[in-house]
Amino acid sequence: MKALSALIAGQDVVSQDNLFQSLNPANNNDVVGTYASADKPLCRDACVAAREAFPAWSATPAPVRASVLQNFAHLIERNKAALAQLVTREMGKPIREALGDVQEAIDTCHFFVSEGRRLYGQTVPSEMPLKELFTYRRPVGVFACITAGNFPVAVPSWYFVPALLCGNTCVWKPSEDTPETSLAFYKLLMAAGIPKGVFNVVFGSGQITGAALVSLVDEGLIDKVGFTGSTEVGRQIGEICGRNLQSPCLELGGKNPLVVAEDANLEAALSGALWAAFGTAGQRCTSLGNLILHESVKSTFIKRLLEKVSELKIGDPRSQEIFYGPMISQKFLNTHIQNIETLVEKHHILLTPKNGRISSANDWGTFSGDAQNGCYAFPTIVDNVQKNDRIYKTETFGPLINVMTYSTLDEAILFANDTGYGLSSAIYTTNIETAYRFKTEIKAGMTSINNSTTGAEAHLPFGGNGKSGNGSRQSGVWVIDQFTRWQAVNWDVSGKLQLAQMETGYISPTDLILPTQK
Ligand code: UN1
Repeated sequence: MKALSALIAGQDVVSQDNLFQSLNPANNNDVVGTYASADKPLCRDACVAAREAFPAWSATPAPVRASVLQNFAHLIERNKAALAQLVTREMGKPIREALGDVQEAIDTCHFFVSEGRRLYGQTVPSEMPLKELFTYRRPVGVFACITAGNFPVAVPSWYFVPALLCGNTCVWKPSEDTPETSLAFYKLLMAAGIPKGVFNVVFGSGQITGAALVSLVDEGLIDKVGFTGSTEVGRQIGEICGRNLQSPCLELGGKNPLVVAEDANLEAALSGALWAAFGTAGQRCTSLGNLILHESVKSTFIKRLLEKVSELKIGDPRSQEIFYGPMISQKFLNTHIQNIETLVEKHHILLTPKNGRISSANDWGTFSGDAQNGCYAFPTIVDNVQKNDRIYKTETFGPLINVMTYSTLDEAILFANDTGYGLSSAIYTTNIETAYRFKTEIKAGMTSINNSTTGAEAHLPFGGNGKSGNGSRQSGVWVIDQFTRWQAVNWDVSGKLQLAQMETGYISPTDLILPTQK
């Protein structure tokens, strides 16, 4: 059997080696698609195609490039329902969230379409007469990008919409958990009018295809790498890019804190914490990790949180009623179960009665779906977590949160900051000084005041510090610095050589203005 392995210069490339299936995680027997992991020669072909397409695409006026992205927005809008259904079927997020995932791509297009009419440079005064200085944003070149399966439409759009707008050509290695959604994304982009070779896809696993693609940085075939995924892989990519003097765009893990202060609006905090913890089955980079409760509200908060958790509707993600569906795939479910087994220690208190995998023999009261075959997990809350515990510092990427208790704001901020990660963060408080101190002293790249840790809007900078990334930011005007390089131009029209710093007409001050006394 042969399956699709790559899309290079507008052509389908099939292979019979390294086949893999994308399964619907709600039941594990609906095969969404069969693909073949692209090998290194195929990744090389994709990069060469992107290099060949670069001169013409980068020379295309930015407003014309933007018109293609306008078409893309239109096509996604027209196909929004079908695309969201595919996202739900392939990676299991509830349909309401899948529609949001698709909407985030539309929002991203809308923002960057008008950026095609800006992409401003500057005119800068020169220190010499008859000389002008300018700055221009120039595209970087071939952009190779590896994305995760949890936001299979929004996050690729965060990379490719601005990358293409800025005149770069692309090679994409989408998650092996969402190849069919990625193929749909590609088809819409091609139908929008992207020329052949400007956007290429290599399907496959991280170990085979991802590793092969990134190794081509050493061959000089790639000018910029983007990666959303684990800190461990991000570090390897950073090393390869670093020895080639490149700075990748890395969006890595998180262990996001949510603080509930003594003066918080508890109802709002409960909804925010519940959503941050268990929305998308906890599989967002921005999902809640450490819930940090003031000692005076802890018992009330926990009691009400557990009530709300017991009412959560888990099950078939096609239903509008469902709070969360299956994990992205069996692999994610296995890791989640392993995390509970290895990270929960003796002094911890499991507040949730059932933990790990939901099955037909051991299910959840309101569950509706295929518990026997689907990748469903119980919500897990671990109390009495301390700062030195491994679970406090480990990203778990599933429906699992820690509870910590604090008495002073200093302590809460320390707990929020000390995990080594610094992606998202949140505080619930009605005290202005507490909110002010939190937003000033938190080390995370993103902070919510009286809002959940998740739900960043598509035109604010997205990214983290510490183990969450390398300081790069996506979205909004900020990401343009990832996809362009500044060129400084000076233009001398004097007709002669004028030496900067040496032949300037700087006017020296006359120092001795006031009479001195003898
Ligand atoms: C991610 O998990 O990689 O802020 C992206 C949020 C979404 C994007 C998450 N808008 O939760």
